[in-house]
Amino acid sequence: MFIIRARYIFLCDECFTILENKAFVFDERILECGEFELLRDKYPQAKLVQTPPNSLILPAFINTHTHLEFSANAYTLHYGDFLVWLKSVMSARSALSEQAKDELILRTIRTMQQSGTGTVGEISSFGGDLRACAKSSARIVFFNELLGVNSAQNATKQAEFLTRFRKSKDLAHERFIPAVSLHSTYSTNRALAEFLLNLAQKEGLLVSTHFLESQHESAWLRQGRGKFKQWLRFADDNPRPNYSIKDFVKLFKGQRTLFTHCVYAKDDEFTLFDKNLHFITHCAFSNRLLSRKTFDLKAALRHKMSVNLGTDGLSSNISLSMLDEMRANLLIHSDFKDLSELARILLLMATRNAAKALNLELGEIKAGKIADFSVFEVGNLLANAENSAHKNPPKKDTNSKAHKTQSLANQTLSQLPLQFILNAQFASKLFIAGKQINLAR
Ligand code: MCF
Ligand code: FE
Repeated sequence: MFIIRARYIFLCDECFTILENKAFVFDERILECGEFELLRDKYPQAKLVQTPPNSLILPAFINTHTHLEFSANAYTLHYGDFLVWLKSVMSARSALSEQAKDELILRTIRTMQQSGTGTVGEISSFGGDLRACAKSSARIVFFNELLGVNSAQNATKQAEFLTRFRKSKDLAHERFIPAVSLHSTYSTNRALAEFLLNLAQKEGLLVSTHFLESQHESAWLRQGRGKFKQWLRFADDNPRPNYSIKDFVKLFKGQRTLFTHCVYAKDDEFTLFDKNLHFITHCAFSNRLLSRKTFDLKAALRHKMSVNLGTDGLSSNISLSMLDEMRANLLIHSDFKDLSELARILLLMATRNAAKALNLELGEIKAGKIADFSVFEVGNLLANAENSAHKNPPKKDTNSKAHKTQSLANQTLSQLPLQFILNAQFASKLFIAGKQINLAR
């Protein structure tokens, strides 16, 4: 059992409470939060974890969408248009996955941990990432991917998929959770999709899918036209979309699913999702490289969708750090006029919302939650806030001196989430289920 204290704690609860000079006790789970002295007296057996002077503790980040098998990519793939990218993937994917040996994947996961990530949602295309993911110290939801448009090949595809899926089940443990991914609308046929979703339902598996990512996919699903028609001629002389947008979402009825991208979802299409079971994974950097459009975060939130953050793979990003991804989000979502508010929203997307999507009891600093958290060292704030529990700053206005001092303190603290996203690079400590991870570079 351990006790840890920090100058600041981001609880990542719904109203983004920031605690000052508080502590918590934990083993595998967080046992209690509060005053350091009181907790030390109540839990005399708890060992003190040393923290840097200006420390900030927050839940470990959850990167809900990566493709670690593509980790060797840097100069290989082509960007600017989805189909141009896809063509380059088709010609380079075997070579890239060949280069992504266990060592590279483990090193890449270590880099993610160094930037404060505790959990990864890994989309596994070939199973080349299986061993490394299962033995890594990270918490990994391992989405075994299935794709195939030509129904004549369904039996082969299913058999090959089941072999990979069973191997992942054989290696399952508390931190390694097998799941499934239906690649997309344009790369699967309905029978294959039904096969996968039946399996997911029967075995209670999490599901992930790429959805409405490019203008080509949007035109294809809506009008049966555009560049996908040409692309899909490799499988069929006269290809037609396998689903309407509505029918595709319907396939996931009753199924906990992460819909990745949704860049081309129209405002009223957010109503198709089940708000309790369907979640959107937003990959801002990847969208800039492949999708030609920014995801409408405001519209999704207006429709009460729960949105989480993913980096996508190094196949469409230059970094798997959630901090870099949040910085990209700060730049891209210029329609959020209140930057501090956007910063808080992004931090919740990277923690609490992601945990909810993946059905994991973490993502918050709260008694009862699994103790996945990171410690960062932050700089000095302009003024030391005097209040010890800060919720979103009050909007009230009075002229009293006391109120002005208090309001500067509140304002300073309310800048901290934004300052943190702007400046933070490396965690000084990372705990997963209460165990400290070796972050040595
Ligand atoms: O999320 C990005 C873009 N959208 C779709 N797929 C992928 C992404 N990054 C990697 N991929 C993989 C995908 O899992 O590329 C292949 C699949 O295995 C493309 S389809 C042959
Ligand atoms: Fe992806």
